Amino acid sequence: MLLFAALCAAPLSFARERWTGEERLDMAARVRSALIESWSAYKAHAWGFDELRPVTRTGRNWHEQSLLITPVDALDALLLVGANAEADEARKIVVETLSFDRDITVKNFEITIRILGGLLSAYEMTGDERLLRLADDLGTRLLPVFESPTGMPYMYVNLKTGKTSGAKSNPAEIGTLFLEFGTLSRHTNKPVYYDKAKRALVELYNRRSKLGLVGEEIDVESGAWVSTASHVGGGIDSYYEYLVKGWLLFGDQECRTMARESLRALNRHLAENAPTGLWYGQVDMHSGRRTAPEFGALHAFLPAVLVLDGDLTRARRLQDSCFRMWNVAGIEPEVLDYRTMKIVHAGYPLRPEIMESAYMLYTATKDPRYLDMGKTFFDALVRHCRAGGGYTTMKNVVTKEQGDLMPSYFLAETLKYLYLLYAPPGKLDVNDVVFNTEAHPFRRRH
Ligand code: DMJ
Repeated sequence: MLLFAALCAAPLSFARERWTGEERLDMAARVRSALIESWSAYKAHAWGFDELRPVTRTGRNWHEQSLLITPVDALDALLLVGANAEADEARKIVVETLSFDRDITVKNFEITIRILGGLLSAYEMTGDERLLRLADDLGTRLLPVFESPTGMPYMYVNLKTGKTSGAKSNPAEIGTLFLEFGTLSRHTNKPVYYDKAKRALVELYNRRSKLGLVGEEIDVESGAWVSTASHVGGGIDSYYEYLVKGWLLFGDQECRTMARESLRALNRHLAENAPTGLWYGQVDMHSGRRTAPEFGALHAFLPAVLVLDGDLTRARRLQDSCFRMWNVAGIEPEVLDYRTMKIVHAGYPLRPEIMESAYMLYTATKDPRYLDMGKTFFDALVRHCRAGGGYTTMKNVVTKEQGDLMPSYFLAETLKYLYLLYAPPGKLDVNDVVFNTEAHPFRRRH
């Protein structure tokens, strides 16, 4: 498989000895401390809530009742870095108090990638059946989302009543369920999860344009596109990721074909060789007409996916562009005009995608430039985002004004990928797992 061709091809010519084993261990230890500090800040100021607001040192819930999003999302990261006492605390509050028997309406996508994904990867790491039982219960409560005329999921579901809402959805929310639901099928021997999520992915793919592209918004009842803007940013991004990863995790050949076709379309119609580097901009899905030269923090997942597809050349060039984007203000903006290199949206909500791509590129090439990049990212986080013992979002990367939220993905993804970039061998073999879009590793079956 191309993945292995890519991952095994660690060209010696790249291997400069600029990073000693000790320096890497030192970075891994720094990132590990940041994770433990962030967990401690959550514990001190937001225990039992979904997320921490580090500046005001308070907790915040997504719904009327907490779903313990931070403990569930952080659990496998704590296990991975060997923070055993902290992992025990997270596991204890989850298995002893988390209940999905709640009259609350949740966003299927977010709950799937963070909670279902977190429970399943922690179950795989610990063998704790209570985590699997929670995942199975949650999966059952989420299943009504697929009861639309097309089989593509509604956006929202009430966990108690099963009432669905939100017929206008997008490719990311429709197509980023397959790894979690498929893994749940594997562990429960209930094929319904795999089948429903796979059908949703295929139904979406079948509605691609003649150019092979998808748009930004689609009606899951009629199957008609509501917005034909096509790009690889928010609302679409992880749909492409799961086409590739569905093939890698389950050996699903249909996913492989869909991934190949889709990436070819991206390379043909979205990729732009600008004087500032290689970027993937925005076009109309039907005509291919360019509509906006914009790229941002979310788009930066793409180099990692290109690595998995074996396209190291584009992956490297795109990651260089992402690094240029990071360096415009010393920390990456949410959206950049890549032709003028002017910032369009200046926020930075502690996003992980650029770190994920640096990690995947390092595993594939062993090029120390990605270790250098990771250090630049981490040093900037420490310098600009520390607050209340944890880390906070930034409202503006130019003025460096801080926000007041530590999203759960900061522990689940941002720090996990940074840690793995420097971690000693043996911590986790990238060939043995496929990460869901929230960085929860699922074991592959060889
Ligand atoms: C995470 O929840 C996931 O990575 C998702 O796919 C995109 N948004 C955030 C991180 O930026």
